[in-house]
Amino acid sequence: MICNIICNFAIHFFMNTMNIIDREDIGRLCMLAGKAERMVITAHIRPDGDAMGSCTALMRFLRESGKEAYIIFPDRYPDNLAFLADSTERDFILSAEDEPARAAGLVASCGLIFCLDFNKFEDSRCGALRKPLAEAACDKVLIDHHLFPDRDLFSLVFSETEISSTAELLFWILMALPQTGGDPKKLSPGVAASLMAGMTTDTNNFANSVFPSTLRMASMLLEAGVDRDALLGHLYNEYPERRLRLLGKLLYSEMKITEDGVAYMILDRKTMTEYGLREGETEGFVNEPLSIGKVRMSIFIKEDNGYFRVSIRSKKGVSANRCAKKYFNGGGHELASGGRLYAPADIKDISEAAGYVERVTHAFMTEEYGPDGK
Ligand SMILES: [Mn+2]
Repeated sequence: MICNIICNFAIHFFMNTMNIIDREDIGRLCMLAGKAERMVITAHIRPDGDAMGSCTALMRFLRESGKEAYIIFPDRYPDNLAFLADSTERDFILSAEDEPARAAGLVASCGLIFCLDFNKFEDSRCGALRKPLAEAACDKVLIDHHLFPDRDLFSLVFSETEISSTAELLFWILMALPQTGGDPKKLSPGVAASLMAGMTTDTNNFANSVFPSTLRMASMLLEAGVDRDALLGHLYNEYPERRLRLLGKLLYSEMKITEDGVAYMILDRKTMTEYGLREGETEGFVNEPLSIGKVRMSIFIKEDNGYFRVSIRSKKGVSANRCAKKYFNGGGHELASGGRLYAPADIKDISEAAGYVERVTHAFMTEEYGPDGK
């Protein structure tokens, strides 16, 4: 009997953990988490499904282990992700922009900070949390899948770029912990659902950044009982009508495609107000033009307070990351990146955005892929 239990444990553990997770790092993580009572989990500004999914998964896991864990986002999470926290949990999730004093107090008084889905303390990633984070004296643990982490900022770094999402990396970390022993059924339904949500949104529902480990994770979470139909319903089928109407309008009358195969759409403030657009509701718009054969890269520009938010997606062979870095003050993943345009440094106002995009993407495609675009 005991032998059986040990065997089962060993099978779970060795089949269901990943060699990307270093044993010593897990030991250090357990040590750091063991000596801290109050912990803060944070992620990047404008939290997306991966940020919200991985943060709520970790908060649930820590609270179930008896820890006092809070999530502090630099700003508010979008309404369409609110289903990832119940009414009690929402009391433990705050926005530094809305509650600066409470956020700074928690950051200063906690014993450990988890930084998820971002890897540098910059205004463009941390917003109102940049200063409190940079000044916090406690240990900080990074769990992230973006390129070029600033390792010096953290006591412990889990950084992996050949992975779908932060939620997936967190999943494999949790599987390597003694509490689970590699058995996904040891995760509570809430933790499992949050992890699945993060991975699903960052892969655009298994359309990109899918690795063998990603499908293994999905399979293990399904076996553990995650209700994927309910999750997909929440993530993709609860939008208001105006979102699809706006997407239709953008695709029909605003999208331009350049001779280099770059599609771009620009969304101004006036149109956003007209359609009553809320944060998070344009999520995924940038992917749509990639369904056109000749399109190799898609750029979506949205007017924001004093700057323009830029999302870039590309097909294999074209680097969204290098384009974002070179011309849009940003970066990210090879095929999925983001950045910003500033006025007046880059463009005078939104009327110049189209001209700017055409000019720099033509330069980019020519420099990187030659005059014939190959
Ligand atoms: Mn992510």
